[in-house]
Amino acid sequence: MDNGSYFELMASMMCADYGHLEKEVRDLDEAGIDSFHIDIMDGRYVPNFAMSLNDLCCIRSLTEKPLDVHLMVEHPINTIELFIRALKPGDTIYIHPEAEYHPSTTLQKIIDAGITPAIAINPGTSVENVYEMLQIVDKVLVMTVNPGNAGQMFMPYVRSKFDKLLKKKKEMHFEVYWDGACSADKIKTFAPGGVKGFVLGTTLLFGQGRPYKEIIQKIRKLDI
Ligand code: S6P
Ligand code: MG
Repeated sequence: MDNGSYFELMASMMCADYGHLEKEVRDLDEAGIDSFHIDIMDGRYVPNFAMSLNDLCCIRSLTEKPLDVHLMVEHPINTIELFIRALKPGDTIYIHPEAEYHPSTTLQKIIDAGITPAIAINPGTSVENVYEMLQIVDKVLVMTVNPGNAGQMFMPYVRSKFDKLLKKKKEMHFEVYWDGACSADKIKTFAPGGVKGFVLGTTLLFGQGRPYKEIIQKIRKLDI
């Protein structure tokens, strides 16, 4: 595979074993994961709590690989500085545009801090709703499940959103990522189709009873 067709694999750390978090991070790192996906929830924007800033800092201290921070919180502008301070260039922050009065202001803060600016789009949010922001973000995370939980079913109606975004990504300079119920057949179809990266959770990576290395090697070869 040349670099243009390399796809990234991100580990959804809310699915990890918190009794052995350090081992989980080291095993995933050694297994060749590209980045660590950190789901931050506030119990308001989504009806759940997942990881905390402390978890993020702990993982940051255990790996040199990029962190991929997915903020499912209301008004991220209020706490964005905390996350920016904990991160470094090469890391990414996704916000949900609907959760903010002025998402472009929040994105600008992320850009000014040298962190990769990104948005996450819920299944019920259309590309048209976030169109202007596509010009200032580097990444678009397409939610293929409703935000808030791991282990949900893929929502087939999001497919047309991938088609729209993939057509625009070159002209508007962003990459498209997948979050939710990511299975082998989805990677086989959507990686060659131009989706740049996939968040792996309970569907394909965690709790499979097989070493992470074996799973990741098979995914890389699309031998899954
Ligand atoms: C959901 C969250 C996701 C999940 C991930 C879990 O709100 O943003 O990152 O943790 O999608 O994967 P799976 O395979 O269990 O659906
Ligand atoms: Mg996520």
